[in-house]
Amino acid sequence: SQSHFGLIGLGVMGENLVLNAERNGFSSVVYNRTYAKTEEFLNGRGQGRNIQGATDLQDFVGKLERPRRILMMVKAGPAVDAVVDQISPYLEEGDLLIDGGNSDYHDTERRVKELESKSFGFIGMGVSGGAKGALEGPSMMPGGTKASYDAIESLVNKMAAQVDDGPCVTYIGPGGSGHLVKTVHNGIEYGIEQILAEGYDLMKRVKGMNGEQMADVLAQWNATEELSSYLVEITEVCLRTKDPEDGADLVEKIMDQAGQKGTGLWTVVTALQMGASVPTIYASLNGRVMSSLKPERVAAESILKGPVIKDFDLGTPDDAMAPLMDATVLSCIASYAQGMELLRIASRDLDYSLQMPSIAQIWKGGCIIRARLLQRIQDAFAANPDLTNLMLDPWFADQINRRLPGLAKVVAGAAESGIPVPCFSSTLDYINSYRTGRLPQNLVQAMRDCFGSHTYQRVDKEGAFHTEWLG
Ligand code: NBP
Repeated sequence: SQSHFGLIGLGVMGENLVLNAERNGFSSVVYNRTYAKTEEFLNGRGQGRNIQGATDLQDFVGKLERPRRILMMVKAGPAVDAVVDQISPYLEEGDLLIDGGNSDYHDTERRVKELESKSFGFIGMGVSGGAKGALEGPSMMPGGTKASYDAIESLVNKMAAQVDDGPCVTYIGPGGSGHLVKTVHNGIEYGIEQILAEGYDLMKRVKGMNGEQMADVLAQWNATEELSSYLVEITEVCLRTKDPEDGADLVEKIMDQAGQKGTGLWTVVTALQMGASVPTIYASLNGRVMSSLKPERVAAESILKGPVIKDFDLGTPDDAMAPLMDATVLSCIASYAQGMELLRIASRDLDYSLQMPSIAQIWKGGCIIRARLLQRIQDAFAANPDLTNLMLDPWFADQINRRLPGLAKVVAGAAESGIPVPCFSSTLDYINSYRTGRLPQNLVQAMRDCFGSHTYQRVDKEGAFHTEWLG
């Protein structure tokens, strides 16, 4: 018999997503380039379920009821184009192809344009939640035509994580908007991961705390409205985990080189191209780049002498490391503020009509950046759809006004101890720049006019002015 739903690509994500769809009542058919994986899946986790396998794409398409709903979960990039090319000849009027991988939104723009002119629909959908989210309910960010979305709505509504006010999926907008939103989600994720790593580094190197002691602080943070989140929760687990071989903290055995697959870079490149300021997110990306220079850093350690680490006020476990918590909260707020600001600017420049409250809503469950704070973000944009920056919302402004001294204290102490805190310090500069009515770029303008006659505007009269600075 014919299946309701088709999945291409039995990687970690595909396998879990098809089990999710089947559990929700969608009989499924799966195809994987390497057939051995399909067999392995059908004889393993797929056994006893309403899931059948297909040996090739023609067989796959033939096993699906029409209009066909097909989710591709293959490696982003050329693999997506290859699968689209191979399957296109078999698709018919009304069929729908969904790319659920982490595709570059420019590629999705192109694919939507190319494929919507054929008879079938194409959706670019970001999926977040890792393996567990994919199985139990991820957050999904689909973009493309509204008509195409309507055809998959009943499927994705059931598969997505559910929160108080609905499923964690909504129509994002046209073209590549779904993948852009997923990219920015990942950029925010990079930021929060680096922020938590900086807090760990300070607790360890300044206070000499061990994994268990740090995990206890993270547990306290996770009980607060400001920091309660999935990433804080798993950080606590990571810090508590011991190496089974000797019982020592496992994190201390892990090589300090962080990998990346592109979405953090795309967030920063997109932001710079569009004139959006995302310094905290950039600092987290650069933190990964610096981490990859392991041999160079080890060599430089004995050549470039910094100050010795001195004890400074990071708070105590009794006050949940208050100044460090201030720094962590404000840096997380800055990551969200910068991500939302980028989306607002991208929405305007690309005509995406993004709905900020809905984006915050679908990030409240299922995804990696899910956090209680997202309710406040949703409320802020619902109360004021024209909000230019999250930091101007009264609740967030109050957080910043209360916690800025703590952040400054942490950055100053880290600087005097020679400990890098790229996200904390970028956040401090971001907030201080944003709240400064007059910045020193008047002098930059003077220099530009001096060497290149670029002209400048004046604060006291209208017009473009030029001075013969060098006489
Ligand atoms: P991978 O990114 O490792 O992709 C594996 C799948 O791609 C396999 O089924 C593989 O088939 C297939 N594939 C490749 Br590689 N090249 C192909 C080609 N030219 N033609 C057809 N199939 C091809 O799997 P994943 O980690 O499950 O991720 C899938 C997508 O979801 C990616 O875009 C990823 O960035 C995104 N994503 C991943 C996560 C996560 O936590 N892992 C979370 C959110 C999003 P084979 O078996 O024949 O090699």
